[in-house]
Amino acid sequence: LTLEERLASYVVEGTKEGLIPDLDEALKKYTALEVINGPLMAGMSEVGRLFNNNELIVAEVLQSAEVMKASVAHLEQFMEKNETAVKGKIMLATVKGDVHDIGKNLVEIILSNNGYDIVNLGIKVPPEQIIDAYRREKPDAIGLSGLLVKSAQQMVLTAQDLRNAQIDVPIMVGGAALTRKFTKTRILPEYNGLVLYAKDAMDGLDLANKLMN
Ligand code: B1M
Repeated sequence: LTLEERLASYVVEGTKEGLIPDLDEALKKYTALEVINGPLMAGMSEVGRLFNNNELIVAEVLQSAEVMKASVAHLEQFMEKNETAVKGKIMLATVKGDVHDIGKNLVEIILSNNGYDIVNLGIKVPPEQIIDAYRREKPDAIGLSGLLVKSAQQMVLTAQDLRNAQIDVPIMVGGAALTRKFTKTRILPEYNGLVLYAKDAMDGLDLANKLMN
């Protein structure tokens, strides 16, 4: 197997045996983010496909998630850091009913490496909790993540609850089941402020930078 194939296969097989040396090897060729977005994400897509075909069970997908998390934890120290003044405060949450947090946590790393103060509320966060935390933390923006189809709908409900609580700071949304179109036609109309769709973590950083300027 090539290095790239091996990296993808750690994720698919859910094994960490040899992972760290191969990650270090990959860093000679790629940036940390390229390793994540390239071979590691390719492995995750394959996991999603196999899971969809009932060729993997949840316990196996969890092991794949562990490999992805361990990889990101190792690569984090090699990611580009911009030592700037704090640009703003952003609150992140995976929406109610959804446990997927690898993407959200990657967004946290990238934003915090680039001058943002992050309040990460974790997973399965109901709107009430987001509203309470907003009042306590006063962030400049709220980021919502969700990977399930029902999470896209949950974002609509969350936007409504935030609006009813008189909150109107920009909301940034991301996650596999979401599209720019859904964001514009279904979430935005339910809110009194901006709602921006981020296709990946870097896009999230670009949007945050535009918002804060
Ligand atoms: Co789940 N799962 N899962 N899963 N899982 C998916 C999402 C699924 C597509 C797999 C499939 O069937 N093909 C499917 C959803 C189907 C649907 O709704 N249409 C699915 C399912 C069905 C489920 C369960 C229901 C399975 C079950 O129990 N029967 C269950 C749900 C539990 C729940 O949430 N209530 C479940 C559970 C799990 C595990 C716990 C085993 C594990 C998650 C572990 C964890 O996160 N701690 C897991 C995993 C790993 C996946 C897949 C395989 C990979 C997700 C991932 O981590 N990707 C996934 C299939 C897939 O996506 N290919 C799948 C890597 C990550 C870096 O990417 O999160 O997309 P992603 O984030 C990207 C962008 O989306 C974006 O930036 C990130 C990086 O650039 N982004 C943002 C995300 N959030 C953002 C927020 C932003 C900006 C950008 O601003 C705020």
